[in-house]
Amino acid sequence: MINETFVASDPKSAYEQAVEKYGTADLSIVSAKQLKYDDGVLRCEVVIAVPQVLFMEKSFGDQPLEDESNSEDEALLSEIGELKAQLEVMKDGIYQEIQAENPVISEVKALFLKKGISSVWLDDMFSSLISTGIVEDRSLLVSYLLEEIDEALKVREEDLSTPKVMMLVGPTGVGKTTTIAKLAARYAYLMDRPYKVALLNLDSYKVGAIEQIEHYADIMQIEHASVSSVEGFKEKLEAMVDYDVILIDTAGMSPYDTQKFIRTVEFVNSDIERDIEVDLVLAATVKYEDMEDIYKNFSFLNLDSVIISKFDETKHFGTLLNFMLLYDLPMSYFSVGQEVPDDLLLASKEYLLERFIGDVNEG
Ligand SMILES: Nc1nc2c(ncn2[C@@H]2O[C@H](COP(=O)(O)OP(=O)(O)O)[C@@H](O)[C@H]2O)c(=O)[nH]1
Ligand SMILES: [Mg+2]
Repeated sequence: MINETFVASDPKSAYEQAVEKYGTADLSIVSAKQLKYDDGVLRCEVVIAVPQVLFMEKSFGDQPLEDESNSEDEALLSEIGELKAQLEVMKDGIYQEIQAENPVISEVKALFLKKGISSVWLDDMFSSLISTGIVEDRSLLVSYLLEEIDEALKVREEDLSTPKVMMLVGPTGVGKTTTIAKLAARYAYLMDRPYKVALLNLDSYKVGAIEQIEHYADIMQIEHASVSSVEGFKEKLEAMVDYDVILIDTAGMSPYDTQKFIRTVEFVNSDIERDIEVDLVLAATVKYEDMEDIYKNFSFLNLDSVIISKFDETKHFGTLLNFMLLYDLPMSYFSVGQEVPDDLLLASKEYLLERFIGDVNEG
């Protein structure tokens, strides 16, 4: 097999390029991730594996494999790449010298690093402040960074003015089903007017998943259904046209389970009338090491917002903030405990920052 990478501005288009070239039959997805390129633009890379014979046929047809001008271009490109890497090293060196000589920067950097903010983001901030007075004063620098964090965070306002289909995705056990139940109760009973809510379950992998959602739906007297095929999914959504909000619960996926991802993408991409909004449920307790994989893999689903769960289980929000800073997604809701429907809040920067500042001031 040969691995081939398709690049586009969004995951769907990259996947479609692969389908256009090879069709779906011989296509197997190796990975899908979003990356910030050197020019600052976010792009999506989908890597697929295809049989070598097919790759040669689709890529080169009858042409000879490599002509001379091609390999010259490649040599030039790789030289440019090396030069760029050398420049980066030099830039880092200069910056590190300045930083090492400035005790305020070292101290503040150590503090924010300890709280979970990444050195990539911090170095970026410091290098733009190097020639200013801000880096000479500890409290000034801390306030500056907090303000930058505040500015970078985004909140997505709740909007039920048009019918909505919301699909919650995320790793197993983060609180998707519980949050669905809270949202269902909120929309059906706790807003300015009652909205007509239905629950749809794709979580057929997890033992007890259907019973769990049925239990909530019965208590709240809300319509619910389970589907396992894309066809069934389309039929159900069509039958539910007159609902204001359809909440879709999904299988908890390990970020490494590519097959389940592709299946979920098929659901999201199926040709139905309504747009499907995809919201990533992320636990506030998320580990730094897992965060990047979660994003790279779930962003394949074109995320609309992040719902942060298990707010009540930690006092340290740096890792989470770092996630929001790096990936530029808006937050929509916070889940702050296990109680349905009470422990759900509209996302708020103040709420998150207050907790982070409390943590920073403590240490
Ligand atoms: N402490 C706390 N527990 C939560 C929260 N949200 C969900 N849980 C608990 O986390 C566990 C897994 O939740 P579930 O909704 O089944 O997760 P799913 O696998 O993503 O659907 C359950 O025991 C929930 O009660 C929260 O905000 N705080
Ligand atoms: Mg669940």
